[in-house]
Amino acid sequence: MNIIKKPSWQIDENEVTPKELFEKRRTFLKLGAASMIAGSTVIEALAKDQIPVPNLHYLKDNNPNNLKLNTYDQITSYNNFYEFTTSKERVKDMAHTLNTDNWKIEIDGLVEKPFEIDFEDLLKKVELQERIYRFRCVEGWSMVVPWNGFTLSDLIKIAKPLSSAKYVRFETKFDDDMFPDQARGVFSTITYPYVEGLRMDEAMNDLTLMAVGLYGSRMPKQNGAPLRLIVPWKYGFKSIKSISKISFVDKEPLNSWQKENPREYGFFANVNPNVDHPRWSQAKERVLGKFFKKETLMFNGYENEVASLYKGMDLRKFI
Ligand SMILES: Nc1nc2c(c(=O)[nH]1)N[C@H]1C(S)=C(S)[C@@H](COP(=O)(O)O)O[C@H]1N2
Ligand SMILES: [Mo]
Repeated sequence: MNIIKKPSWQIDENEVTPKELFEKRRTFLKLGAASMIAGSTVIEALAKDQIPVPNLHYLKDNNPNNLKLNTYDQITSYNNFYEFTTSKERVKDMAHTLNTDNWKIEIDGLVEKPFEIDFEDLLKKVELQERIYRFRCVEGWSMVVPWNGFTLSDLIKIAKPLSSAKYVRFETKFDDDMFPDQARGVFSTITYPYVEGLRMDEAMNDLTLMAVGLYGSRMPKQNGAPLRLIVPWKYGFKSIKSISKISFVDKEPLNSWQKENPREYGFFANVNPNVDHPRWSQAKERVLGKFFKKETLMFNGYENEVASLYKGMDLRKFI
């Protein structure tokens, strides 16, 4: 007998539509008929919380920890994306200037051969999965998101890094026609392009995702279309959005928030309830939509999967 041990989040490939979404569709259809009588208020109310029709095929996550998903509306209405604005509520209304047509990703540095790939061509080379992850911002809020994407390790196999590559460095696209805060030059909120990085073993970890969608459809612009990183055991700022360049390097990249404020933000940014931010406690978090705070988990609940990566490291020092 040949038993392949699958990781806990994988189950059969078929059911593309999550249950909650299915139920929502049903309500929509029911109310849809009613709306012809009721008029535009019903249509408006539905449109407001509408999940787009799923357009991605992926291996479903069986959600072994029974995480309760945040709604599509919550995930797409409260965003950190400084290239637009520091107002989390306003990002969704401004993000239309992001144009993802003909999106290219440059892969360079310590690789066999640097190349540029069209995002849509890259999608054809990988297999998508659903990953239902906790997502914890360093500011103390969190959510649970059903991401869709492929593992960064799959992309690394395509990129063919040399053995001298020790880190992966990511850049968000720089285009000041698309991103208003980039156009403000020296008056912008932070230095652009936004940069992030991972050590190679972190990058190769199976939890590390290149996300291209959520709730079964393409990534909304405000969440970092068309392609963003998701590192669920690290604070949200590591999960860089709208990536246009990936470089393999031999030195630890200087990530944007460390560059901006090295006393408060480091390279690792592992979620850790025992190490406070200099200006606030990290012991608890507020899940979007919830009134009471909940305890923050070590490595955001992914200790079994990642604690070994940091063996022997002082996590108070390597923030
Ligand atoms: N390019 C870019 N990536 C970014 C940010 C940003 O401002 N610019 N904000 C980060 C922060 S602080 C968080 S918490 C998450 C927010 O992701 P979300 O809007 O999908 O919730 O994106 C991260 N990635
Ligand atoms: Mo964040």
